[in-house]
Amino acid sequence: MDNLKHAQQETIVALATPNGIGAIAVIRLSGMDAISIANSVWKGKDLTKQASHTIHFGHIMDGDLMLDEVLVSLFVAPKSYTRENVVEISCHASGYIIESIIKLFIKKGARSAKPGEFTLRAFLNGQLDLSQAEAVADLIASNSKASQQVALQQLRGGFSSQLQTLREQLVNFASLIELELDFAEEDVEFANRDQLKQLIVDITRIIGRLIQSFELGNAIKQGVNTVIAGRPNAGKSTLLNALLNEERAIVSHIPGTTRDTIEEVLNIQGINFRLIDTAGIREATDAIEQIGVQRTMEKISQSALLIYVFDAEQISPEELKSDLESLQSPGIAMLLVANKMDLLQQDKKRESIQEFFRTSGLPDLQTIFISAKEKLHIDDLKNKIYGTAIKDQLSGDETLVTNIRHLEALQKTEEALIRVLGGIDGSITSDFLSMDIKQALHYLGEITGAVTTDDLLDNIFSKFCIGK
Ligand SMILES: Nc1nc2c(ncn2[C@@H]2O[C@H](COP(=O)(O)OP(=O)(O)OP(=O)(O)O)[C@@H](O)[C@H]2O)c(=O)[nH]1
Ligand SMILES: [Mg+2]
Repeated sequence: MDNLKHAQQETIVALATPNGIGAIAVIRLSGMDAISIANSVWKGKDLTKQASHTIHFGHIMDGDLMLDEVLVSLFVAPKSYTRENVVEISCHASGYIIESIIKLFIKKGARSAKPGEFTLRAFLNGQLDLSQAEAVADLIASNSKASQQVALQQLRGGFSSQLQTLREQLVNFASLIELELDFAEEDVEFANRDQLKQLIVDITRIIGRLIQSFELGNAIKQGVNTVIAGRPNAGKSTLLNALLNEERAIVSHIPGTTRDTIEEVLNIQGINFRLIDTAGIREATDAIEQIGVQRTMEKISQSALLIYVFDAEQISPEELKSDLESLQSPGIAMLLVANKMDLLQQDKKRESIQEFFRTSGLPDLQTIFISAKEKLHIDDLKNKIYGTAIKDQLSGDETLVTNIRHLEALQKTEEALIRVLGGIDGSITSDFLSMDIKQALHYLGEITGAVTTDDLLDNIFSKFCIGK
């Protein structure tokens, strides 16, 4: 931490907008000397005498040479993102101008910011906790309404305040136990064991719910891997095209048309689904198809949702049964799609398929009848896809864990709490209980950054972009 404190004395500079030509680029300076450094190359009002949150027009001068006509925004400590003095220079976005201005600031005493260093300072100066700082990166990376909403909720502190409450309860608990330790000789119990137990049970339940929310949180953040699989000619590629409403994949009446996997993103109600059209599964007729089929199986094993498509007109109950038996696997939700319903002249076949599912002994799998070619029931299928992946878990303001680091810390917290519970039941002495509670507190603290190491911070912030 000393290293970080020392590094914080310096004023840092970086381009805050993307590289490349554009109307405007924003160069950001942060640190004690940010305003005086900017002022030393400035022709305009004396920046050191201006109020916070004001904008000034003027020129950046390299000696007598004018570099650009710019606007400068001033944020005087502590009312800024980093809680330090911050100056943002809006200049013309030419690579040459940007580089010249940054070089000039470095000549005047600033240094180049490392990735995420502005946000690191915001964290070290108490503007954000660690999970909020991580949400900044998530927000920048968000690419759907749902992922943006989850990141924003985390940035605004929803998750942090929930963890804070849990921590406070545990701290109270720990101090009662400590008190007992102080009076060990007298054999008193300040903390009512039943109440303690109830408290730990409640906290463990909340932590358990947070752990469970990761599956959905991760799906929202990364998108849901959704594989479309089935026998050759079932209409998988036609279905992909119908879902995307675009002729993306080649469709033909020849079985074995799709050989490689085709991936496209479909957004349903704010959630991104990564649709993967695959080679039809059968005994391959040549080496290339064989690779395609292998790839299909690989993609299925990595998916969260499997859309199994079959030709409702052609398939036999035996084929259906053997397909389902070989494709079902734990952890992968499955949707059954009976395609080519336009070819089912009478309801007989449809009834026989439904009858098959009633009597097959397979777990109750719902089938949706569609025609990919005629685009019948495609919207119903989209609702089903959304419903299967999201279930009824997305209630709005419930906290979702989206970060694997948080998940791991929560899992370790849960383990420690389970040891505490076991300890209370087994009448373990207060000092052991106290140790496990401290561990739980430690892991919870890692999420918000109440407990940190330089390595941890390095690891988190090095993944940020420069200028953030
Ligand atoms: N009548 C009818 N034909 C369909 C329907 N969906 C697909 N087809 C036809 O079925 C044939 C195969 O369609 P594809 O989408 O290429 O099938 P696939 O499952 O991708 O086949 P492979 O890539 O070979 O595994 C094409 O001739 C499609 O026009 C449908 O809903 N109704
Ligand atoms: Mg295909």
